[in-house]
Amino acid sequence: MPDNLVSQSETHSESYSENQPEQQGGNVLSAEELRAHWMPFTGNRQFKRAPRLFASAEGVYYTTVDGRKVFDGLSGLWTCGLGHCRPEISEAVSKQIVTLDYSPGFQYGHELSFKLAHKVVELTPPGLDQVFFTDSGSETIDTALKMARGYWRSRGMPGKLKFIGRIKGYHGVNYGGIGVGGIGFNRKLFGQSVDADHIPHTVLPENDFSRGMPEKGAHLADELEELVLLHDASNIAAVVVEPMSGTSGVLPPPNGYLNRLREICDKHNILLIFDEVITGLGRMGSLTGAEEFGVTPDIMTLAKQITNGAQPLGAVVTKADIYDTFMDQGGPDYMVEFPHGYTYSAHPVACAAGLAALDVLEKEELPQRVKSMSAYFENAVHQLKGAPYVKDIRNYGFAAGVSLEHYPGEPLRRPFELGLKCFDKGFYIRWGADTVQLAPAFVVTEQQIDSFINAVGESLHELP
Ligand code: PXG
Ligand code: PLP
Repeated sequence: MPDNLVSQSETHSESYSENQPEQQGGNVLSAEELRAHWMPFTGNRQFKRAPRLFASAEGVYYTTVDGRKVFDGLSGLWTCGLGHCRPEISEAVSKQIVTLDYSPGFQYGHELSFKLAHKVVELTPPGLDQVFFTDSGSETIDTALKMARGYWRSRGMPGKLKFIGRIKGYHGVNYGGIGVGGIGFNRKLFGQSVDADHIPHTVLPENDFSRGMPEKGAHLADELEELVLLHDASNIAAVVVEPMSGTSGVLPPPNGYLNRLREICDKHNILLIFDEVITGLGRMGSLTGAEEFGVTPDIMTLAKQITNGAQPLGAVVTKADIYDTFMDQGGPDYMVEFPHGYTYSAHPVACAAGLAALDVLEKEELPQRVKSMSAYFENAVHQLKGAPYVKDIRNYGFAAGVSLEHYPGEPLRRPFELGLKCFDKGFYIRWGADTVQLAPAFVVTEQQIDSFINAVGESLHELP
């Protein structure tokens, strides 16, 4: 571990204590400014007592407002696999914003979106041929759900409305996404969403500490047959899953599981949607989870890594049959075939960032780099087995989830405390539910992986 990180850690070891006043950047913002921003997926009260503020970033490190260097252990929010502030992307964005800052996306266009769509088609598996742009993963999923329902209605099957998601699935936070998503906490406050049922998650105790794809669990895909029996295929539009669940703690698919879902969907004429917002564009060691796991969906969603996080952009990639069905049913030329789109769909600056980011990804062969280093990352992460409170570890490519034994009566507490301990030591990790997630940038070195995992290990030993 670099010396500067060790020494800095000692000065901040208690910063998460609820009794302490503002520190770490708390003095750069007034109380009124802190109160004004209602932060997303954040414990606002705790954060505002002890703000964690980044001021700049380069490569695999952030720098905080008080000048501390912090290793980025989640590539932003799974967004920045190429490392931060890549000049290729920054220059493309700077050039675009002074050339064509905005262009109406409805009925008019600009060249970059077509070039980017074509590039995305090249990078995704054969058969996925059209790209619809959005601004986020959540919008992307909701767009995919609307495409699925519209597709069946256009084909004379308007009853096919229901979606089948999976328990523990995360598909963003818009109304469609929380309906197909399988995380109750994200849904229970907000009332009715889309009509959805859920197949079981794939976490089995016999797979604890498995590396890569777990051996057991393909049979869980057969639960889809049960739901088809219950609801009837004539009522089901699509099955929506992440090829590897990211947010709920990195759950790689059991061997054979995704193939089985594909077979059942084909048998019953149900669309298969892969939400690749996290697995898309390198993190699995291939360009997509579909490529890595050898199963092609009918619709794929991408976001995050498509611009390396530098601009908000999402993409729905579909089979030609879906696009053609909308075109065939579109009516006269003055009609729009798909009444859907966002003010910022295919924003020129986001497209410029996307083209630059995908160029770097390809030229530097970063998915291949992830693949060749994933065994190193896997071995490093599994060294945490036996550390205090570690209940299970799962990994694939450059993604790992470490589940912790619950603090008595407070299952969410330990991951939060671990995250703050790591931050004090100069390492940013993400916590959620009873798990912490580790997902370094594709450009990370072996030494950086070692210091990262050492810091997580030390922090576990320091937990109360
Ligand atoms: N689908 C999947 C599979 C995702 O992982 C979304 C949709 C929504 O994307 P937007 O851009 O609307 O946030 C996501 C996002 C975490 C974490 O800690 C994961 C996400 C976002 C923020 C944090 O795992 N996933
Ligand atoms: N609300 C209002 C009043 C609007 O006019 C629009 C877009 O024109 C929206 C919401 C949707 O915004 P966006 O296209 O950025 O999703």
